[in-house]
Amino acid sequence: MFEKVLIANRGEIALRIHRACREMGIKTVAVHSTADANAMHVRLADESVCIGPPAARDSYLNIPAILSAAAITGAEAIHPGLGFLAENASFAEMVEEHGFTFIGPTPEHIKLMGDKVAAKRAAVELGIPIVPGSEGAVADEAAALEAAARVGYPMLIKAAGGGGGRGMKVARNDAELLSQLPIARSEARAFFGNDEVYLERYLDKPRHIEMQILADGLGGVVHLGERDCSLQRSHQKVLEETPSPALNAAQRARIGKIATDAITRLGYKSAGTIEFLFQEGEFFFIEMNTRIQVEHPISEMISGIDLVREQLRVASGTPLGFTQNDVKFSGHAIECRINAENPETFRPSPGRVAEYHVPGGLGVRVDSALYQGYTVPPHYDSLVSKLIVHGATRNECLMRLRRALEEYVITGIETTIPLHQRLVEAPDFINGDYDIHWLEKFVGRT
Ligand code: MV4
Repeated sequence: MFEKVLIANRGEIALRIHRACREMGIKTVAVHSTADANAMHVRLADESVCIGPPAARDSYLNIPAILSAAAITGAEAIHPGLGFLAENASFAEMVEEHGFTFIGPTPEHIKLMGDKVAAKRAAVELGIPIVPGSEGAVADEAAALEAAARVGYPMLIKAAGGGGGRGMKVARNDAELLSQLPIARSEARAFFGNDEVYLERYLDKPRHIEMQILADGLGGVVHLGERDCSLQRSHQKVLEETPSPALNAAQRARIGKIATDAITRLGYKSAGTIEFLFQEGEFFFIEMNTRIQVEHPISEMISGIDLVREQLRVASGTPLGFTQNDVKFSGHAIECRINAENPETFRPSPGRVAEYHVPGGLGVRVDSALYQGYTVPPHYDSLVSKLIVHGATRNECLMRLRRALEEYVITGIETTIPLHQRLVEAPDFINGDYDIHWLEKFVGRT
């Protein structure tokens, strides 16, 4: 096992990685921008290196500075966390070229899944059901019209270099398809530096269901169940739960087998997530994420498996010490993402945390780098805490979540705790009756 790991990230995920390392007797190196000199991940790490000014491109995305920090501190491996450089294939490659271990999948797998057209083609080969659409990128108007005639409207235009929903366009007939196509193409070029676009049948009321997988690259593959991430606004997830209230046992078993078979054939290593849209009992692959995700803790809570610990173990060449049969799922877990934002306008609310009191008790977990007196900087993502609760049943989980939200005190900045307090009282949410559009309507009708 590694003796020292550099954590190339900040905030709660940097702290999460630090915690896994400490429990394994691994020394940690924090890197930070000048804006994060007093951050919790820096305070707790064994060593820290300032890698640049506040802007992420000059610090958390500054590859030479990060590699230099690893070299001068004698770190053997680099954990990229999520966001920033986590899905940058050339970073993963450079880490390895400099003699460090990249704690994540191979650069080839990162690259494959980063190209959404290539990922879809791979999905077909791996036996994963996809959304019907164009065969790869559409070369011209004729190819787009052909795909639409074959699949049927409404159609969705997506960017090959995209993901996360930016630049998508719905077309309901040939005229709209022809008018939206050049717009989608130029937006794709502007956002992602790649003007390739592809078409899919537009699913109008799906749920977003994703499978957590874990693989050692030596033939060991398990899944840790699904997560329902349908509660989102502006492509930002707000609350995630597992198991999904929408799946029955047969559907759950079906998608579990599809996911583990595919990952086995792919020869993938590390943690990863296969994202699906789920509508009318059918799963449709949309993307694969080759990183640990923000919402990973709910899968840990129902499986008892520490995903970051396993990432570290498999990166060091150790096989998974268990098989799918050993993974015992228990109860229900929900994560509330708490952002430093106004809970109605969602305007960011950085600033000094005046009072801070965290909930506790059985089944309550808080992943946060906040502390009393800490100043949330304005330069980064507004996620400041994740409240994760576990219960034997969904109802027990919900009751526990309500009482934990009631205990949580954060003053001095605005947070989205009041939004979560409203959400956990909404009948549709209580009934598990929601799709990817539900939350936008809910926040709209205050
Ligand atoms: C879709 C879709 C409907 N039909 N694809 C948005 C993010 C990107 N990863 C995929 N996205 C979608 N793809 C087809 N064929 C609707 C969305 C979508 C969405 C997906 C998951 C979670 C939230 C979403 C919000 C709006 C649109």
